[in-house]
Amino acid sequence: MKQLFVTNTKRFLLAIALSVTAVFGVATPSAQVEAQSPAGVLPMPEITIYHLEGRRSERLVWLMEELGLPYTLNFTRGDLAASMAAIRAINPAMPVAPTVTYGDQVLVESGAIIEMILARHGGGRLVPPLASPDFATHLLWIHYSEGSLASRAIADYRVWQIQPPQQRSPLVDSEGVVQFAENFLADNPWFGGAEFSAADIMMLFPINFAMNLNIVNKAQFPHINAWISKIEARPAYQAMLAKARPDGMVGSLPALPANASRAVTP
Ligand SMILES: N[C@@H](CCC(=O)N[C@@H](CS)C(=O)NCC(=O)O)C(=O)O
Repeated sequence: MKQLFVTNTKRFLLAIALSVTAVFGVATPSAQVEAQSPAGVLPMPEITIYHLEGRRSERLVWLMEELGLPYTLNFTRGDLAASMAAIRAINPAMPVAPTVTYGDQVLVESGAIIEMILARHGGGRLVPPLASPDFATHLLWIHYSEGSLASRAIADYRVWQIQPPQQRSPLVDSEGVVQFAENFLADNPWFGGAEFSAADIMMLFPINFAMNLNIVNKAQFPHINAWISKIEARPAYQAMLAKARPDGMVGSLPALPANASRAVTP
């Protein structure tokens, strides 16, 4: 069954978070944001998120739910191949999730799309104050999530499926990149620093990937586990799950043997 969700927000005025009602249908021009508003809030074109259940496209759905902004969500429930076919149809050269249509532009890279939406339509929300130390670390985690964490965890996963690790790599490995995140959360409640930010949205996918597939030993990271519990309690995260993963995880990758990461723990 094809899922086309459109969230109709009330008018998005002066960057105040508004309630979201999900309905079935196709986005109409009236769903566009028309507010003439302060810095960081421009008129917003129609946004469609092309989605695969349980994958990085959830970041965009979650962001829009946190901000209370309208979007259309396109995926075929329980059928990753069909959802991917829809992505391939609009983005044949780079068929990845998320692919987002923003007006007449076709965009990829979840972090870049999130930064763009926040800069144009966020009104300062989900970003620490520009002059604060948290702004620098918020950007650090936004980019670390893909540039260091996802890339190293995915590389280790692929290699360790073929050859389980015998010793720690001299390069920073999956355990190293997750430990660095754990250390930060020992001193800060969020990857946004004092407050939840878009950095937290970016970090969850690769953290879950590394932990749930046994690339690292989940039990070694208590602060990250506590952070996940706080994330899961957020209404916008729950709203994302209800809309973007209504039947739970679809097509999980096989986990590594439970002791794959422990084998190399010093
Ligand atoms: N760095 C990209 C990664 C996008 C990506 O690789 N998405 C996965 C799903 S989580 C995908 O579409 N994989 C299909 C493929 O690589 O062919 C982002 O953050 O958007």
